[in-house]
Amino acid sequence: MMQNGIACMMMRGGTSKGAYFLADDLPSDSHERDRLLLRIMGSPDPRQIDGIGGADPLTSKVAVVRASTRPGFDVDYLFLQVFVDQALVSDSQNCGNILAGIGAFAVERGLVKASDGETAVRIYMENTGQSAVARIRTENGRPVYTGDASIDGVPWPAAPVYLTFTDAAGSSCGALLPTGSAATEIDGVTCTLIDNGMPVVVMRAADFGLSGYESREDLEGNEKVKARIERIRLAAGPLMNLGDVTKKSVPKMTLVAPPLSGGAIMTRSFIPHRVHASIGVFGALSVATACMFPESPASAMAVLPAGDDNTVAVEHPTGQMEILLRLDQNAPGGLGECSFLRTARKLFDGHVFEN
Ligand code: NQM
Repeated sequence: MMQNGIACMMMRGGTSKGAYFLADDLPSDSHERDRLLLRIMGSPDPRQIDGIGGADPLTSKVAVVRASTRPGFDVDYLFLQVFVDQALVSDSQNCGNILAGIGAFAVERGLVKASDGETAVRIYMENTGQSAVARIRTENGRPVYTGDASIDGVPWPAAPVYLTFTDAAGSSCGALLPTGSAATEIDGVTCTLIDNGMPVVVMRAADFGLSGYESREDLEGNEKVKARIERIRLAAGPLMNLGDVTKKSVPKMTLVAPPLSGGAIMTRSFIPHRVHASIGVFGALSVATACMFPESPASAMAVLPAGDDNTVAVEHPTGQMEILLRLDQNAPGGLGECSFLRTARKLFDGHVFEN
């Protein structure tokens, strides 16, 4: 199997890019699988020169997909973050951007039969034990990638992919607010420790002497701020029921500031060491949810629309991520179903080699 290469499809999913595999094409032993994936992506090496990774956490991602045997699901999706400069592969987080490519990949590989016009793919997300529905464009039994949907952070339009979640709260932390409060003091900073699909620590940029409008490069060059954020992250991990997070890519650390372009809130996200070029899907959902709690440092600066069906735009370094939130008094945090518009594209399909 290895000598002839391993079947691999490279896809852009939302504002990330990754290698998509069928579970059956990878070793079933997770240590063996992770060793192989490090080799395939070229890690550890800041340039990933001897692999197909893109030398950035947003382009060093892997999806492992199989037909689901669970009632009500078409496929199971496991997300793996391959660290760029460390020999680490982590399944401790989900990824809503790579998720955007799962529907098309499932149809491409014959796991799901396409309908005429649009196909709904029911996805079980193995990392968090939660569900998503992806609605993708299909024609003549195949995914359609071209279209006129645009998302910030991707220069070209493509066919729309609609992602819907109903059970994101407490995905990894067991509760939406794992400390039972939206305001937890760590290292003199008031933080919201929240998990609505992604464990995130939300903090005021001003508490770090920042405006919150700095560039990705400026923040990554600020060693003092980075060290303080990492200290807070390591303290937040156990408080969020994540244990020792030294070698994990969660929680994400998001600095917030008042919105600049008509959105709800401005963000800069450490994921957790590099700064996101935009923001993750679940990351944005968790930050938007933090804005709803009056005790959260995000709340006072957030500009939230009124009404029950709300489009909340989370601003980020390359634009905005829009979330359609349905408020529901009975749901945790008062949030019901959430939907996102993403796009995805098949980039290549072939075989990747270990040696
Ligand atoms: O939060 C990057 C991304 C992500 C994760 C990260 C994501 C999400 O943009 O759902 O999509 O936060 O590591 O791909």
